[in-house]
Amino acid sequence: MNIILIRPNMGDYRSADAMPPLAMGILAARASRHQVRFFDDKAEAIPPGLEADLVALSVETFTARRAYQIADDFRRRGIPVVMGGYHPTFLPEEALQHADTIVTGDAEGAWERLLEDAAKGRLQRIYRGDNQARLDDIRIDRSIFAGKRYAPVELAQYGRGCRFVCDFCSIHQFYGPRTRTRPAEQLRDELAGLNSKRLLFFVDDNLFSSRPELDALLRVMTPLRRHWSCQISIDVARDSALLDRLAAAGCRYVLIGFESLEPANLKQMRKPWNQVAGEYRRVVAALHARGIGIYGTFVFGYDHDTPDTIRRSLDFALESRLDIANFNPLTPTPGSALYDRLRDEGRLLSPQWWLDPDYRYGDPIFQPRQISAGELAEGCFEAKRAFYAWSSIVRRVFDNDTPFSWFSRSMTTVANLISRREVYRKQGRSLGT
Ligand code: B12
Ligand code: SF4
Repeated sequence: MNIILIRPNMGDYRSADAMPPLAMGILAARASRHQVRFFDDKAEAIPPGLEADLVALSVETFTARRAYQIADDFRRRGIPVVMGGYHPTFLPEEALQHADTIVTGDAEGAWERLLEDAAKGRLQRIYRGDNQARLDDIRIDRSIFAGKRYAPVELAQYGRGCRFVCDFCSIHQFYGPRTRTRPAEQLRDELAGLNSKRLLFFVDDNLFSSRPELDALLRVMTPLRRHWSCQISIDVARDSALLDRLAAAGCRYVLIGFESLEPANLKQMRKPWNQVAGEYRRVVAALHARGIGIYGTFVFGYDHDTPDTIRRSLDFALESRLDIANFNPLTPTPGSALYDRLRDEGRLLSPQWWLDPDYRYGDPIFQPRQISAGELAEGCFEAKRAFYAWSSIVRRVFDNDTPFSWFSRSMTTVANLISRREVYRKQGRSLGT
């Protein structure tokens, strides 16, 4: 078959922060008997009038409207469309209005069954991936990424799932209670084929899935002498010896979800454990002292938030010289406990906001309690603008006595420039075409 893989963007425009989507590389590797072409809407325009036997789209909530428009165009021309990823997994019936078939959960196994059926002209409506299967056969065909405009990073995955259940997050719902990791030696063999001069980013939701699994990874990474980054839960900072080992293994950046400075908000979002490593300032200092940069993320809109909590979080981010940061309005996506709670409380302003032609990126989606919806949207955008002001970038990146290497400082500079650009480009954009 002649198969086209597409990663849709939020709208018909190109992004400055596009990175190669591993899901597409996985699909390509498992369809090697077919002729596969890949188009990344985030990095390139999709040529009009493409012909194929099958089109497969990876769909997230923010990209659903655009994905449906792309799918409708192919289907009008009689070309069958498959959708997979988070959004179709959580809302299969909605996705099936724009797709001939969907895959829920993991691609591995389900995608091969689908391809066999498609080749025989017997596509079923739904294929269910096995989200409990062992991760010992992850294969990624990265040749499909060649020549596309991506940020200069290499992506890899050690595991799937997270041991926590934060109420705004889709991960637990998607993967279930178990976390899974690959054999670390298999990952090492994969890394050998990647550009070692580039920063490596582990896309895992929480690299600290368990102590033995993190230990196994660090044992493999240390001799490789690579620079890498990851998302990790803050409880890793409880153990200073573990932080030493992270740094020694080449970890140069961590994304940490600080989320809120208000204990009552952390409790409400089911993340009270975020305080187990002590004060946030102490955690930042401990990481910086080891040459590890921090991407801190904050979310606003929980019941104890006021305009003042946004300002205080910005002050904390600036004073502690976070290397990168994000200040997002709380976004209830389907599949999260938060979405169900706000819907049941009648607080969603537009229950299917991802399909709403009036929705704009950055808009509030629900009615907060102690801050108006407008103040929430404006406060988050203002915090992003202040954090990525030129003077703030210069102060945070260069005016500090942290033991960062030349490599780290240049990576941080590039990341700040890209983030600054994306803050202005994304804000206020409608979803879809
Ligand atoms: C890395 C990452 C990013 C990177 C982008 C990386 C890249 N390649 O471009 C950055 C930082 C830029 C980013 C941005 C955002 N992200 Co993001 N991101 C991730 C993260 C952590 C990993 C993605 C990844 O590579 N996974 C590994 C691959 C192998 O897994 P996968 O994509 O899920 O694919 C598997 C299955 O889903 C399935 N599958 C997927 N697609 C398809 C298609 C078909 C046809 C088939 C058969 C199967 C299939 O098969 C794959 C293998 O089993 C995920 C969480 C996660 N665990 O996936 C969040 C996640 C996808 N992001 C999320 C969000 C919300 C965002 C933002 C909107 C945040 C914001 N407020 O701005 C933005 C914008 C996204 C956009 N589309 O424009 C949410 C999406 C939730 C939802 N309901 O849609 C997630 C799930 C995080 C979360 N905790 O909730 N993100
Ligand atoms: S720690 Fe991160 S990945 Fe895990 S449930 Fe919370 S937000 Fe989601």
